[in-house]
Amino acid sequence: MRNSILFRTLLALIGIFSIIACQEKKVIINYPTTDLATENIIPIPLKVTPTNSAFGLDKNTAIYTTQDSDFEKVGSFLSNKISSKIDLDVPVNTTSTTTNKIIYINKTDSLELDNVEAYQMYITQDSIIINAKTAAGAFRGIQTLRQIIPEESNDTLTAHKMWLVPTGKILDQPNFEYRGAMLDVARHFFSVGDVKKYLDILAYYKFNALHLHLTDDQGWRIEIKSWPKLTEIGASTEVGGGPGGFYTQEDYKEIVRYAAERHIIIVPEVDMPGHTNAATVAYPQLNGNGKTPKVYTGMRVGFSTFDANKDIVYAFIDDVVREISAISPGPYFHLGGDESHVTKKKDFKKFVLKVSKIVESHGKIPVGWDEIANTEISSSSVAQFWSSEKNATRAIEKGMKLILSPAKKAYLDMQYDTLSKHGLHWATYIPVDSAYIWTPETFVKGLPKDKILGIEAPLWSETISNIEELEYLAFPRIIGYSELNWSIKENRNWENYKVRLANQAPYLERMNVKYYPTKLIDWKISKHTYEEIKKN
Ligand code: TNX
Repeated sequence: MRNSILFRTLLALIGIFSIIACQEKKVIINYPTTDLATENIIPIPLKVTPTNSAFGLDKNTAIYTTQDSDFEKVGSFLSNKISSKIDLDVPVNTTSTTTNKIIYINKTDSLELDNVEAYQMYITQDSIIINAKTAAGAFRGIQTLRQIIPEESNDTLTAHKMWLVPTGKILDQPNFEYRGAMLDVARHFFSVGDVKKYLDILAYYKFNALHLHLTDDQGWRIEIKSWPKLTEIGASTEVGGGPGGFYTQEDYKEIVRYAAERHIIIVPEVDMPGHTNAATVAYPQLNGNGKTPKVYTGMRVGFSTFDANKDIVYAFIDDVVREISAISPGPYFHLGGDESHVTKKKDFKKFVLKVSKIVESHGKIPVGWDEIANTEISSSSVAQFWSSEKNATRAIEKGMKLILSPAKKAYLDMQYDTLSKHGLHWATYIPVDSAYIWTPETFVKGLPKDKILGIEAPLWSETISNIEELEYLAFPRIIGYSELNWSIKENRNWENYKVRLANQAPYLERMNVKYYPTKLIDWKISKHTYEEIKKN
């Protein structure tokens, strides 16, 4: 089967190869021995078979893609990333005659891996072929390729520079379909530029969902045209009293577009009925007594609630969900539902059920924190397990799917240790090894694997107010979650991961990511960074 795919791909390529064959006599190069299986790829692929030679990426290399605009975009994305990593210009679908080596990004329906995001990569001395069913699969494949293109060229094999990519075969596909990160832009606001930077790195590690926690007691961060005071009034505060901020719908659309270019969906969250102080400061008629509450810039939770028994509340929510859903192409809408400590139980039940119906009426699948399992919400909704095993068990009994975000393992705002500069520790401390060493597949008793959508790592922002602080908490732990999400458990191993993680330092430094340099990892900083450190 695999051979027949390869054969057909090769047939499709004959045209390109025959042009190439006419151009230059083949020069025999003695490539050094390589080992594709020991490359520092994260997340580790399903299957890697090395063939111990090299593809010499150089000025005569070109990228070709199947004629499909989404595949062409993947080709251009790869070309841009190669250019920014090693300053080499690799044209896409060029008709130039100097090409003698190709990277071919090929759409195929007959892939043996039956997953929409699966890809195969065949690397030989002359070509790199990436086969995928979808542009998303091809996009995941080129992330792997980016990781195995070395930073340094080999300048001894030919008169020009060559970057040696180890040859062999990679078969790969995700372990979980939903591979998420969450950013709380409500406690502190993060700019569109900050979110884009985060998305860039998430894409490199094959994440496919970014959940934005858009509203909370301390601020409302998304423009709603039919209720303008939400941002006129509700966006002007944040934890600690800073200036806050919000996304216009145009800003939000730009985030959605940028994420989609990276095959990542945005999951918008409007947290309710609790966590709604900012909304009720803007529109006091939404709360129980109709009085305007004081703005809130502290860090407490569980003191605010919408009134579940007022029609205007549901009219308001219908407008909010409609406006946000119209600019959110992803399938999910997160309705919050956590820590509604001052909402009566029966009101909470009524509220979540009604709001879930509103979400469904706008064509979205409702997602909520694990508390929603205590309501009559439909089993096609998704529960996000963060704290209560009991709630998770209830969700399983109802037949709901789960997103796993256990605070003890997956909360990026938990401190690494007692010396951590930022973060909280109400759940526990999460050093880098502990974040990686657990098995999501068996973490919740009685949860069948096919009911796990995947892991999402939330980053709550009470204690962080800028991108550097965000990076300190997120990196490197989030890289470990990428592997728990993408790679099968048989392939995951801390000792092996630790070495691959150490080798992410040059990438993180190139991206100017201020990661937490934990002593648990023997970081391999790049030559360039080393020179910089020596200078200062
Ligand atoms: C709990 S997790 C919360 C958030 C806080 C977070 C801080 C969850 C659903 N609720 O409101 O920001 O802890 O770690």
